[in-house]
Amino acid sequence: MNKILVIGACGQLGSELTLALRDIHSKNNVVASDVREPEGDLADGPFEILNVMNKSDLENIIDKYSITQIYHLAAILSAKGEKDPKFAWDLNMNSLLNVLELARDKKLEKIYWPSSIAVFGPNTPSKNTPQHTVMDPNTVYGISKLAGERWCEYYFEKYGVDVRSLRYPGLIGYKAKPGGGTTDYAVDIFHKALEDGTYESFLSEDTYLPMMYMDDAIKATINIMEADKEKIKIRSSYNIAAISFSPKEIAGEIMKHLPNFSITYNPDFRQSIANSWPDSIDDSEARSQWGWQHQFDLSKMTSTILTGLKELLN
Ligand code: AKB
Repeated sequence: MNKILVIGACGQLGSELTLALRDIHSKNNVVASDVREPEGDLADGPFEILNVMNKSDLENIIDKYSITQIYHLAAILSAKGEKDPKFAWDLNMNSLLNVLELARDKKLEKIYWPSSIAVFGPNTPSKNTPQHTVMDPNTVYGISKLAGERWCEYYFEKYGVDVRSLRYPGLIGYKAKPGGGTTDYAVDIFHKALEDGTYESFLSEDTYLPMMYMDDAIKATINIMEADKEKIKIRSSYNIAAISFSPKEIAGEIMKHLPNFSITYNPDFRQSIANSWPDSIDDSEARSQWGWQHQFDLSKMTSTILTGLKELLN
């Protein structure tokens, strides 16, 4: 029987992924953990306060619940990481090494760890970025994700740890807010559109970035974890894609539902991070090797978020 630990369960992805995993594996088989207390539905199930930098606390939780799989989602994202690079490096790297070491020692069945489009950099081809290409990240977050990918492959090759990973694009959901990313504008814009009718974008109007609706991200994560081991040919991290758009395009899509919505542009330090990332991603290996398919385009995502968020805010 699978006994799953989600680390970083209160975050933007974790809060939705934990509930999806509880639907599949039953509530008591999915232990949520985070440095902060859970809220809402997340509190309805096993939960542990955990700072994943503390390896012995992590080990105690693995033993207490006889954990077989870990989803390690805790990380400092791109924009926040630039405010305190040393801390971002320590947290992102040491937490992953703690998880990989314990997975090896305790022979855990499977590990999931997310990478990001942040592993690419200014010299990476920006259109339809290939799986294998130049990688010269210039944020501490991107550097830690690239190093993390190398560690994941290393632990698979040397110790047989079955670790699986996706290079997420910007993830867009409305149920929980992201914290400290460069793609966060594409979440904030929906909240501001409904609350204030206007939004000031911190990226310029024509900045294209790869993005994905949260339901697709959860589907991709569950699909790669459920895929037969032989199908997972890439042990660093898979390129994964759904949609690409600019602030101007998403604003135009919102205006189809809210004709009075307006947007202004005031790029800040996050613009140079966005400029160093791809516009779009070639994810053909994920599609051909384990059957990845996205379901949400820009228009379906926008109408789903506006409907859901209106209900939440009322
Ligand atoms: C960020 O913007 O830092 C993240 C990411 C693309 O990994 N959303």
